[in-house]
Amino acid sequence: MAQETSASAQAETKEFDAVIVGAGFAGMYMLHRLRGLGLTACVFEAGDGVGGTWYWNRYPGARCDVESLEYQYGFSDEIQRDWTWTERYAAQPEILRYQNYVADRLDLRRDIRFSTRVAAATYDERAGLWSVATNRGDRVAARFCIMATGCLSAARVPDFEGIDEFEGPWYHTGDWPKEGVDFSGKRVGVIGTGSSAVQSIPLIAEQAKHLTVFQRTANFTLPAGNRPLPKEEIEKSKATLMQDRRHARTTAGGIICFEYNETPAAEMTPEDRARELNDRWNMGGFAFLGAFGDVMATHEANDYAAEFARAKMREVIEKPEVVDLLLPNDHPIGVKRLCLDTHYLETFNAPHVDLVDVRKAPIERITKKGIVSGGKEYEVDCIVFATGFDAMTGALTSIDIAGRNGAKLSEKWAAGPRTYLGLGSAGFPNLFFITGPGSPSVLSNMIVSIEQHVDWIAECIGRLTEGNIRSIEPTKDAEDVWVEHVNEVASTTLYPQANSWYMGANIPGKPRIFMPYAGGVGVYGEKLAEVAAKDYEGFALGA
Ligand code: NA7
Repeated sequence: MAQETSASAQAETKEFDAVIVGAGFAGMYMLHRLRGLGLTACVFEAGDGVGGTWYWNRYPGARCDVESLEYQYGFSDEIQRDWTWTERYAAQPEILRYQNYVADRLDLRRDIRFSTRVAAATYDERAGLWSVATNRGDRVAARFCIMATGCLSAARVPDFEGIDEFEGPWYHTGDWPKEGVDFSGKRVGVIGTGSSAVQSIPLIAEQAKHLTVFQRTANFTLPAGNRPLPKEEIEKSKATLMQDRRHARTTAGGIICFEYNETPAAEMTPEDRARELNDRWNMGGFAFLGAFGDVMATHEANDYAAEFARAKMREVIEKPEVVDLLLPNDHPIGVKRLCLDTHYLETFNAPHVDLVDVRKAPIERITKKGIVSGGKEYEVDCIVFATGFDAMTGALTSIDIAGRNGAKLSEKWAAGPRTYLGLGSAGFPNLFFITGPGSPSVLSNMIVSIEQHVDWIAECIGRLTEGNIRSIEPTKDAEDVWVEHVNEVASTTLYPQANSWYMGANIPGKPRIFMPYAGGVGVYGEKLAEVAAKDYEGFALGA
């Protein structure tokens, strides 16, 4: 299947109706919708193929934590009917194949310029155009600039002293070599124990001679319950996918494979609570967090779920010296992204796998031969940084974006992202973010949220174009009210109580703001529809 660059026209053509940054799920669908409006669009993509997140995250065991039957586009019955998933949770290679299949079906590549990173986007107020410059010297102008840059795309390696001295190879899970890595016979150090580590550690341990895992925070993890998908389940899903996807948009998380129990924990008997938790644990996946109506809202309810999870986790850990270390005890369950695993905890039972607590003794430096923590040097042949991303804002602020009067987005957002609906920011006309901060995004099934945004943006651009309206831009007032609302909703949940990437807490110096909108996809969709129905209430339209 062709993944190589096939864009040719864009380099010569300098002006488009729209520029799209990124060719992951969001950029691909946005391009398709703009074409449908008869508009021209140029997509810039840093990778040499489509895929976005799924292009870069090729680490061993990389797998989506949303079920594959729900983690696919819902805009085309034909596309979904002709594609068949093989597992309950699709692995990265299968998702990337799916994205390439969609790119083929829709002939998307001819408008995508691959291996090209957008460096700057500057609004020319007089012309009413965005001028976009890339690292390869392209310069294009477009009325609309759409950031499909992804929420988890700016991979981050912490600034450990001595990293340049390390004599072996090192890798970041979010920027994994295309050709793969063979750890056979190697002493490997993995830093981090978030989802990427939880997925990759069991497979790295299978190959490595010795594995040392450096853990700062123990995470809640539960068995994913991955399995091959039976034919009947696939056929059933194909028959109802379109209506299921419409339904998904009315739910909190954009997922319909399980329902949330709305009863608060305190109103249930101990037996009912235990049964609910047990059933959901056995289902695998995020269903567990739907055990009571208030798991994410009150400590009492959350503690029931957290205690249950710790007890289950404890059952499979055999080495007494690591049990307490592996059991999370410093944050409520679910406020950091729950990890879904396949034999993660069991991996630490193996004699060649060690766990180092770098909460107690933070990593001091990297040396020629390894990693120093607590005054001890752990010798390794290679290092895997499973250290996460500058989430939600990193990919946007790394582009030099200048709006009206040359104002920089990165400066405007220095104290935290400010958007209206997560879709745009005051002072930046005709600039759209797909699943930007202030929208449900990472708290939801990303594809549902992507489609919700792309559909809204496409309709908006269509109406502006038809009505000869030159520009759209959030008003400062509407933005202020929305930012406050996002904070208010977050404060009714337990989310702000953990040092999570949702809060920007994994990046030294990043403001601690809960970035996604916790009100749910359904509620948020109603707000989007209302704003559009009221002629884009909260936006200023330029004649
Ligand atoms: P995460 O979830 O951000 O995990 C990163 C891990 O790296 C986490 O355990 C961090 O500990 C750890 N980390 C980060 N910096 C350091 C330093 N300086 N020292 C030690 N440990 C460190 O990223 P993932 O890639 O695993 O997952 C991202 C999302 O992708 C995931 O939530 C799913 O939605 C899919 P910390 O917890 O900050 O103490």
